Amino acid sequence: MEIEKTLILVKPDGVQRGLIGEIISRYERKGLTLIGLKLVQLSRAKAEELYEVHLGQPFYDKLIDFMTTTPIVAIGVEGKNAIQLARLINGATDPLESEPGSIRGDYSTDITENLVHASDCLENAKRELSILFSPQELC
Ligand code: 3AN
Repeated sequence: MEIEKTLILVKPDGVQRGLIGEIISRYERKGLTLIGLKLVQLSRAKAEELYEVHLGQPFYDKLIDFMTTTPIVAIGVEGKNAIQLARLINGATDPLESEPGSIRGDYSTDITENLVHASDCLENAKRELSILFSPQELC
């Protein structure tokens, strides 16, 4: 399997709740390598670009509002199967399906305020990394 790069976000609720360190440590402990890290206030334009596939969904406006309220942490990681592994570490979107032991399973009860984001495929990982990081910002 190829070494993959993916984008992870600690969403505003994760930052506000003081869970940045706890969340980052989960990917580090698994063996994924950090290649980019920054605290950013997401603009509405970037949030809309990031979530363009959800345009028209009933939860879209709420999601964009939520993601732009307070800062997020953008994390680039690299490793074997990094895309799928990051999503396993995050847990399922629905709080009733996220397993204990995953980030969402351990810390979240809400489907929108669910602490973390991770790209879902190679194409989206490339696209999303380029929305949050310039090439010079990735090691
Ligand atoms: P994931 O982040 O688990 O990959 P996506 O990409 O399907 O989930 O959805 C992106 C974000 O949109 C989710 N993290 C969540 O915040 C929000 N979202 C997804 N589905 C719903 C829903 N049915 N109701 C409310 N918010 C949702």
